[in-house]
Amino acid sequence: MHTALDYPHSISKELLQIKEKVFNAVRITDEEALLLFEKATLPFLGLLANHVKEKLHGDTVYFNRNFHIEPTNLCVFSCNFCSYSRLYAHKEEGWELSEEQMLDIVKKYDDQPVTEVHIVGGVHPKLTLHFFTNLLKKIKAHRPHLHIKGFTAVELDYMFRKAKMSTKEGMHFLQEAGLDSIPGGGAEIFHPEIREKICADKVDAEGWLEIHQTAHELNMHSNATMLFGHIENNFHRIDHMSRLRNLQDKTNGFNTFIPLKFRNKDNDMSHISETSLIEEMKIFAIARIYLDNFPHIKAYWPMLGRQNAQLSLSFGVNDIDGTIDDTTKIYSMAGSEEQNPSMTTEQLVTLIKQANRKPVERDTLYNVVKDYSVA
Ligand code: V47
Ligand code: SF4
Repeated sequence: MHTALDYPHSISKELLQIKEKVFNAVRITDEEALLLFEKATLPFLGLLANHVKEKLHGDTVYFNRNFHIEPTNLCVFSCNFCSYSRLYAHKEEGWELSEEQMLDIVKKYDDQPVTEVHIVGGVHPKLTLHFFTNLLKKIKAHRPHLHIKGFTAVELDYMFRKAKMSTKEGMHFLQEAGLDSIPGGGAEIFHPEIREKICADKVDAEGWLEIHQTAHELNMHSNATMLFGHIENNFHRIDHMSRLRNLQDKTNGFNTFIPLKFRNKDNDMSHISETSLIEEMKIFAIARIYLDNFPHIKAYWPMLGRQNAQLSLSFGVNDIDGTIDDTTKIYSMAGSEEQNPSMTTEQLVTLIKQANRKPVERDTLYNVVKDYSVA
């Protein structure tokens, strides 16, 4: 007897075997992931990804209330896809905030129920480990329960090398000062064939993974991203996710995987067309199916746009990040859908409810702050 979940025709035997595996919670191989990329249709991927997502989270879609601090857009690196940074050599074109200005941003949110500050920016030679430990201590002294998610592995690698500290010493130092977790940026595409063409001069895959592993060993959680839709192919995408899945098997310290679609405005890769919506949804779905040890898949709506973020909820996504009441420059400068990426909590809740899902506000570590599905 066939059920609605059977595909009696048009689906190959290999794809049906993958479906069986996914429905029996058996991990898929790299070769099977490749087959999904090359042969599976979007509805088939959606069916599998949604199954995995609903088994883990039911109808719940998480969001959080956060704000960003971007200390500087000056950067010693020159990643070809980056529309945001100004080379440190041309400092007059960029901005850099003082400690006082950053603390003023924190204070602006004093009467708002935000649970997280996300600190991320360019790699500035004068913003050292000691500068940031002082900042972290002051933020914590001012608002002890605000979770500080800060610094990509790229920023951390540079800070530690400059301070002549090992990764472990440096991470410990920042943790003592108040750093709670690390965001997923800087991962891009790990495979050296691609990495050396798009961001040759910053930390390599091994360095990125070592920093996250060290954070996990110190009981800090972190996220992981993948920048897709430029010069990488399906093999590089699977290689990227495979390195993350392997590390997660060891540490279980990753919370969330965040695929970021390459946007082509005002950067050295502007000649590359942006990938399609279908490809975007495929990535979310395959990530959900392949990364069986990652609890959450996030669609970062300021980059994706509200409607596509809403659509992604049918392709394995269970988190659409934060309310972000401030302008987040890194994305609007790269040509994101959202020129002024801010959404009120009410708008976010409506967006999730329109997709017939249950909106739940979370903190950074996915503790429930408020369930908005109950009146
Ligand atoms: O690593 C830069 C990306 C990332 C472009 O952990 C671009 O919760 C697309 O990682 N087109 C930094 N993407 C931001 C980041 C992040 C964002 C939100 C939440 C979290 C989290 C992490 O931004 C960089 C790079 O991959 N990026 N330029 C571009 N043109
Ligand atoms: Fe610098 Fe990050 Fe932009 Fe690369 S992506 S140039 S490291 S700000």
